[in-house]
Amino acid sequence: MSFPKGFLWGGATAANQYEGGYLSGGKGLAVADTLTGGDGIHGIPRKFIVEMPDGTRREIGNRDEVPAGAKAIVDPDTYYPSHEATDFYHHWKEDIALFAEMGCNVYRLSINWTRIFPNGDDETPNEEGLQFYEDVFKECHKYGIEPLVTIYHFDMPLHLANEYDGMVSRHTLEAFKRYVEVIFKRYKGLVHYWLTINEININTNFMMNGVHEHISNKQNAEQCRWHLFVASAYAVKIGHEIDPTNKIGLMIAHGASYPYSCNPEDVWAELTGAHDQKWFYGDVLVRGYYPAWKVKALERAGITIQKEEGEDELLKEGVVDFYSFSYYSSQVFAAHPEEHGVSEGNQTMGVKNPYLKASEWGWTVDPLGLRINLNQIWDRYQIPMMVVENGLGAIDKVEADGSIHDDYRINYMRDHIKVMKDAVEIDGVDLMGYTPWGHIDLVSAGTGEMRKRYGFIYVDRDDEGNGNFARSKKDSFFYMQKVYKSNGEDLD
Ligand code: BGP
Repeated sequence: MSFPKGFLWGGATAANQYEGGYLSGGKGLAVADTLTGGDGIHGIPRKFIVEMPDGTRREIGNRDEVPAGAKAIVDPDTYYPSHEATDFYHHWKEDIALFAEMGCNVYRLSINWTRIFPNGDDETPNEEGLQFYEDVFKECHKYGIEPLVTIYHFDMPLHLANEYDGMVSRHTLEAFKRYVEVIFKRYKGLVHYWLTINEININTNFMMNGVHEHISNKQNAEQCRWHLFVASAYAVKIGHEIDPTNKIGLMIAHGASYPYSCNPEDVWAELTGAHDQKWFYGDVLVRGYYPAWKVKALERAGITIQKEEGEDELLKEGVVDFYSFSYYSSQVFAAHPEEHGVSEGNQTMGVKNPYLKASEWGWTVDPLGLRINLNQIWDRYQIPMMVVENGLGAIDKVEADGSIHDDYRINYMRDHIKVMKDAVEIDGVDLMGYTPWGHIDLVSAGTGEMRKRYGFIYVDRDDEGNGNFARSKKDSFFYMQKVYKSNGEDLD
């Protein structure tokens, strides 16, 4: 037997892509609510409609920089896929029953900050929002499902983004601290597994997280990173104080990375690229301090981070209990990337890997990379790990009888679960759980599309907002059920 008894098998979602009910139950607006749909295959970006200080309106791409002073708005004539998303808000009982039927014993979901504090920094929390998640967690426990809660998953309150530039400002950090304290107290005994900040390593890259000038203004970006680290460490510390049985992990977008060739210059490009994009974040959150190369880089750039007394110590006190990460694909670094083709990935890009095939959205499919990752992370940190996102975004065809034959997804899942099994059985890594991404269809974060589906459960909803939200089981549902119910032994 390879996967240990009690291994956590489940699925993962995020409020802003799944819940809908974007103004229901006293919820306020988050930046994600102002992000339109897009089209990842034809390269049409998601965008924000913003109001400039002089009152004029502009459209700004998700990956672009939003000028300081611009305020994102909801335009009544524009379609926003996340406003209803796939409507967990009105289907949570039905959905949790389906997760249980699939064999899940864990369910990763995020709390939407703006359901609890509609503006992010309100005096008192919104009871209706608190009650909503309490009901959801209780429903999970009815089926023996442990909730795994992401505290912050891309839903910066719009008020804090527009008025305070998100996590660039200390005001937002203080508001976040109040938010975490409230949820840890309220859900004590109901939630035992937590993740602090989703994909903390890409959080400063997008306006979705509230930072306006994040590309041109390096001081802003570094200050924001510092505040995110302090926010995460605070959550771990207070979470342990409120309930010492809480297990709290980080969340990093951690694809595998390779040098383009054995040319030492390519190897160096990979080392520095991986340092910058992944290991920096892991090192701070697991070890509790900035690595030497980063301290030197900040000095050279003339960037001085504004710290409050005690924050260096807080970083050490708030190191995580486990290392959890999203894994979709791998990335190739080259000393001269312009000489090779560009490849897409989960918010990251690299040069094309001639050995690997890619999804319809250009993300390379690389199961062995996951085993490489698990080994590298285990070698480096020696703390338990969890794969909290993994999956294949693909277009599904519904047959006349309503069935969906998603063999491509089953193959992807099988190949990735097999390497996790090898990593546990042969390499001896400490892996505690697996929550594939979007085990029920939801809105894509990168493109805003519905047709980029990850689910084992289909939801009747399309890119134009048509559909009645009916749930149905794809072939992959039955495959995953077999895997989960055999504790990962039956993979054929
Ligand atoms: C990660 C996010 C998720 C999710 C996933 C798939 O970056 O944590 O929110 O969306 O990627 O990406 P996409 O939705 O762009 O296909």
